[in-house]
Amino acid sequence: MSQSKITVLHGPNLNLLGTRQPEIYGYETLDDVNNALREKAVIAGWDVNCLQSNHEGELIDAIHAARTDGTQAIIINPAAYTHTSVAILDALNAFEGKVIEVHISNVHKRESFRHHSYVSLRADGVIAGLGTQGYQAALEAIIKSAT
Ligand code: CA2
Repeated sequence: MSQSKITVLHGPNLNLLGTRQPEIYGYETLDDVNNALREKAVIAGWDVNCLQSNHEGELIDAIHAARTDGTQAIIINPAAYTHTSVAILDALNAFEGKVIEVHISNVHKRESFRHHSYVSLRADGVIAGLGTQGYQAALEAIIKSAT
């Protein structure tokens, strides 16, 4: 039997996590976030596949791959593409599993252009403002809903 799988996608500039603007995004690096997810997931028997990209098309290709590689759920922080990308929304609409959208900061407390999310039109759940803990909350929700 194939292992349960989650794809975690991080959008543009999130490779800088933990190196700049800690007052907004905290001190954890992207590797810290991904390793913590893998650690928690493995205990529950899930496999986690993480990708960060600064390129919209690469994120779309990863969503397409998730349609056929056994991924049951996608955790995605589309970063600035949240507010601009109909193409990422369209790709997610072609994915049949669960989609959880995560934002480290509370986008609703920030500039008005961050208040609208194309991805939220598809997401089954949206987490914002919990810092990097939001990724863990997303993972827990996916694991719990599958058991
Ligand atoms: O709060 C979030 O997670 C965001 O998705 C982060 C995006 C922003 O455009 C969204 O509105 C909200 C920005 C990601 C930039 O990440 C950085 C991390 C550290 C240093 C600089 C940028």
